Order: sequence, then structure tokens, then C-alpha cells
Amino acid sequence: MTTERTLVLIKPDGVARNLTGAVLARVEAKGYTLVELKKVNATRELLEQHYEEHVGKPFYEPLVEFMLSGPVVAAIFEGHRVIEGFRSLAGTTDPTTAAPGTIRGDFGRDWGLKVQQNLVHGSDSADSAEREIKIWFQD
Ligand code: RTP
Ligand code: MG
Repeated sequence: MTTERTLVLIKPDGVARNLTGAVLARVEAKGYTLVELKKVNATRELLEQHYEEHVGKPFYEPLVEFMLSGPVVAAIFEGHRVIEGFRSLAGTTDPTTAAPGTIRGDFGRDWGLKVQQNLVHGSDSADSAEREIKIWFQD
């Protein structure tokens, strides 16, 4: 069995709406193990590294501003195939159409803002997970 790790972020909308516990409970209930957990106020420098793949896209600046708008909860979860398992739990990017039963589908919707506020982030590959865990858990 290979053990895999992923970076999960509860974005400022999820934290502000007091959904941290509900989100973490779903990931634990699925069977994944919480390895690290912290609440952080992200800096612009950190977010520029985290979202480097999106530099230049129309939603990039609103996305960074959104992620600076309040505290974020950062977690590392571990388990066999946790990267794709968490992405499946989270649901698709647009919370309006994310499937019911997913985190985004059950808790999110379009608020008519400049960027999708969709509650959570999850690494999308093993390389991304390794890179993102280094960014958020440097200590
Ligand atoms: P994430 O990286 O947060 O796990 O989400 P994702 O893979 O599903 O989405 P991605 O394409 O990586 O985009 C990163 C985040 O940018 C915001 N976004 N808004 N057109 C829009 O309004 C738009 N497109 C992207 C979302 O917050 C998305 O999660
Ligand atoms: Mg992504």
C-alpha cells in the first residue's frame, strides 16, 4: 500500500461560515487521516506561489484578494489515493452545479462575485501536493 498526502484548504468563505468542522468531519468520515492542521492568515507572497499556475488568468487577482479576505484553515490529509479521493469529495469547481453530496454541492453556490467562492481547495496531483505542502507547512 502506498501512502499519499494532499493539501486541503478551507478557504475564507468556509471559515467565515463556520463550516471548518463540517468539512473536516467529511474528510475524516471518508477514512482519511488528519496529519497537520492550522488556521492561517495567508500573505500575498504565499498565495502567489500557491496559485502560480493561474497567473495571468482573468480570475487570478480576484482569487488572490478573496484568499486574503480572511483566515484560511490548512490541513494535510493522508491515505491511499487521498488526492483524487478529496477532489471527489469536494466536487467540481463551480459550486452551483457541483453534485449534491459533495462539499461544494452541499454548502456552496454562486454569490455573483468576481471569483467562485467554493469553500475548499485540494491538490490536483502528487507533484502539486508535494509543492503545496512545502508552501503551507514550511515550518
Ligand atoms: P482548487 O484549486 O481551489 O482546488 O479548485 P479547482 O482545482 O477546482 O479550480 P482551479 O481551476 O484550480 O481554480 C482555482 C480557484 O480559482 C477560482 N476560480 N474562479 N471563473 C471563475 O470564477 C473561477 N475560476 C476559478 C475558484 O475558487 C477555484 O477553486
Ligand atoms: Mg486547482
